[in-house]
Amino acid sequence: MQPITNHMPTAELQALDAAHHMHPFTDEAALARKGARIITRGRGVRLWDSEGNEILDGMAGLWCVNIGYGRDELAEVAARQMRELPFYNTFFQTTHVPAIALAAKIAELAPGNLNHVFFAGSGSEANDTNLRMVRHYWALKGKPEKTVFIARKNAYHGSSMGSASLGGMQAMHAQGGLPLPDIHHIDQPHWYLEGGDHSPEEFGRARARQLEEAILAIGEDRVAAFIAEPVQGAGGVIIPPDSYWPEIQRICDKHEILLIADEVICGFGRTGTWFGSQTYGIRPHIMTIAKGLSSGYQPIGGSVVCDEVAEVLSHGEFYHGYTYSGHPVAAAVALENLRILEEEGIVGHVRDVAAPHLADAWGSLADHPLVGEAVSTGLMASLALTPDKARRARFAAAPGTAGYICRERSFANNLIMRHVADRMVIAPPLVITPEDIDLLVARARTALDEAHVILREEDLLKAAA
Ligand code: PXG
Repeated sequence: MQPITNHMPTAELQALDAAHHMHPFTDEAALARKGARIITRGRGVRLWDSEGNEILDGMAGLWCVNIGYGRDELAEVAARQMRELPFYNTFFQTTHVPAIALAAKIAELAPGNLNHVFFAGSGSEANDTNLRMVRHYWALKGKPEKTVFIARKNAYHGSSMGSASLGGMQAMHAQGGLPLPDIHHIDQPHWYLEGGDHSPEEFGRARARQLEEAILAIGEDRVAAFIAEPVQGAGGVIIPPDSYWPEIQRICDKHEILLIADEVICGFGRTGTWFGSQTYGIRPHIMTIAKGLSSGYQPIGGSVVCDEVAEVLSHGEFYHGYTYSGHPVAAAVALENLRILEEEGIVGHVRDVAAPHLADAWGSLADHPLVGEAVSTGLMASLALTPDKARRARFAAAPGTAGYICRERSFANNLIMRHVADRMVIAPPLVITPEDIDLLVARARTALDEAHVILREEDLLKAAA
């Protein structure tokens, strides 16, 4: 077989991809008819495809390339580590310098007494760790009946059996026999779609109180933990009302349950602080981390655990671990990524420069006839598409029809913007400049204009009853 390289014609690469590569979350037959877009190179906030298009990456890869593409320092650290020690495990009373150094650095950056790290290869693995670790923790405390996890509808916590069960995506639960037992889902704090006539503050409090209602209904002696993303990312960048997290925190403090903040998207600067928990005043017992930990340059994740939980777990063996827990190359690359985030003041850049600029520029899209709301927190933002702004109406067409059209127009204008049903979302690399934010928003507006024309022509601007 010929070597397969960037220099092959796009159509040939697409044919091979369709023949042999099974994609995540993809209708393969539909993709094969169209041909996958082939990304060949990245630099800063830009990507290039096999047709030579220069694309603004409004999604930081998949919510992860926080420092931007093309940082040689990470490549050099990886090469150096591969030459010195490409792999060794951290089982059997053994360790190595990259794992030690990264765990210590995460403990330094993490708030409160979150001082211990259990490494995984991804966010899904880390949430599976949390599920087993928390149940084991309660068993060690003499309360083995505390097994129930409370999570939220429309949450995303990963794709493995455990993490997808914690997630609240109905379509995922419908495939493969999920959720696992003893996982309970409450409603999300999604004021725009579900708030009706309530003020956002009233609604946020009411949604938080569902946690207390669930704890009381299930029994405090049965509930192990509540898990949530500070801001739901994959669910559509759903920013909770200000009243939500203080009430959740009060409920967790009052009842004897652990609070797990899934920081896979919000962590490492995305919301303008190191962790979303700091932005939203959350005091978790455990944080899930991945993505921005290495800016996606290497697959690595983990659970950051507080002193009290770690102390209980330290007595006796926890029969759990992944071959690649604390992988030396991934750990060394993550450490270099954290050095860059810290020394270049990238989190401060988000807080003081990029996030305020995005809030203004993105917020200006609210005047577009298709846009029901345009919101952002730090460098994650979303738009609700609507056929009727005044009523916050949904489309009569199947959910996602309008969102898909808008995403296609965005791609055609060389902006990667995602859709989650009929919500458009962005989360660009944290190093984005105000000028590139303006370019991003200008392209998003063009995509909205073009989508609006198509929706009108295809008679899709009707509101659901
Ligand atoms: N928690 C959260 C909050 C996530 O966003 C995971 C856990 C799982 O991480 P891994 O590394 O196992 O993928 C995620 C991942 C999307 C999309 O369509 C989002 C994610 C992954 C894939 C697609 O927005 N988030």
